[in-house]
Amino acid sequence: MSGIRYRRNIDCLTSNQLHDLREALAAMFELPPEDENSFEKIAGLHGQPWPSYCIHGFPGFLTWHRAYMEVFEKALQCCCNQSISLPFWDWSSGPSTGVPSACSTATYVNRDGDTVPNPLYAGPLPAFAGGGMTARSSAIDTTPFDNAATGAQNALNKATFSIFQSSLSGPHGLVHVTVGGQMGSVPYAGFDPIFFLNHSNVDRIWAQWQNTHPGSLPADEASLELDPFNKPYSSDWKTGADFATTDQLGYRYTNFCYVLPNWWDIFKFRLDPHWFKMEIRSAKLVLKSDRMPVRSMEIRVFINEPEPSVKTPTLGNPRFAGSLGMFGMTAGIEAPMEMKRRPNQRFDLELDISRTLAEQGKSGEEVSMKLVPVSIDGQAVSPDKANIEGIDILVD
Ligand SMILES: [Cu+2]
Repeated sequence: MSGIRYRRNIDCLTSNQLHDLREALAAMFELPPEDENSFEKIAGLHGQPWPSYCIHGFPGFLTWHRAYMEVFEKALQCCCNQSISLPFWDWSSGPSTGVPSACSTATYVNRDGDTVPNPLYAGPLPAFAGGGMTARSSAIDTTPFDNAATGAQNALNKATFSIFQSSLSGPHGLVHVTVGGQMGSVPYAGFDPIFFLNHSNVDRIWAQWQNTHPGSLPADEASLELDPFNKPYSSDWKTGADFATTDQLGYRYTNFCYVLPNWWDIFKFRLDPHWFKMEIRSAKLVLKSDRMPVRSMEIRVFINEPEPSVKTPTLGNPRFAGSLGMFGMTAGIEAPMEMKRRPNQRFDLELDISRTLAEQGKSGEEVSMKLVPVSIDGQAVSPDKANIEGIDILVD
């Protein structure tokens, strides 16, 4: 997992992640149009001004837009914040109404407590596009996206890449048309920032399809030149083959939403938030830490165990998912001073929870997980001793 970045559902971002995204987007708005990371420059590649590069036919619809999303995500990172990844708007997993809440208000309260324009609500339009800001259909907050969701789920069942691609194109277009305003037409769609969340979702659906249909791209897709995306240090265009998988580009999609008040609290999530069953092939719990704990400890993971504690049986307990040993600097014997002064290093730990999750988590039902930190002599330990910055559940 190292080096892989995760694109998340915009509804699942923490408030910090959402602030990061909005700040980066607002900064892209401010860049001069000739800057290659400016919003105006990138939004303008899709349609107007001429030349218009997007490919909505076949071959090329999915690969061209995957390339385009990468350029936009890199701009968010370069302009402002390396840790940003482009989120997606999940209109495709089940019934939903309106655009995501993060995109639906004209203003928001920033980190300083000031009410400022919400850059996810509207993007600036250059003079050639009429100036002012983008707008959406006035009924957008009450309009359901169920037909687009049904179309996307049908596309996922198609056996070949070309049929999958052409089947996904329609529901994707329905989202454009339903959002309305600039989003509703090719020349100006790229100027509404929600364009990028929509196409991130299209890309995610493709990645989902690829998980169940491994294999290479058809030859006409792989060899297609994707103008205007250059190969590095070259005047050659990248081709479809450069965008065949998300792994080769260094990202994946994480399909789960969960809310974590504190990493050690019980938290709950659903395996199947909507109508459709998600096929889970592997699930990993990741504890993220930027340094080793001072004292070694064990972290036990329970799923659907009502009140787990250090006394809860582990061996033979089907609700025990496993434990992570946090190898610390001291365990009874005091560490030498120079060891304690060692520079911090990433110290992420992973636990495969696939089996327990599959056994305990029934589709559509809420699953609870609890982490119990235990000292090497079997006593309860305060969770703050573990130096955990955050936790994640990665599902493929
Ligand atoms: Cu589109």
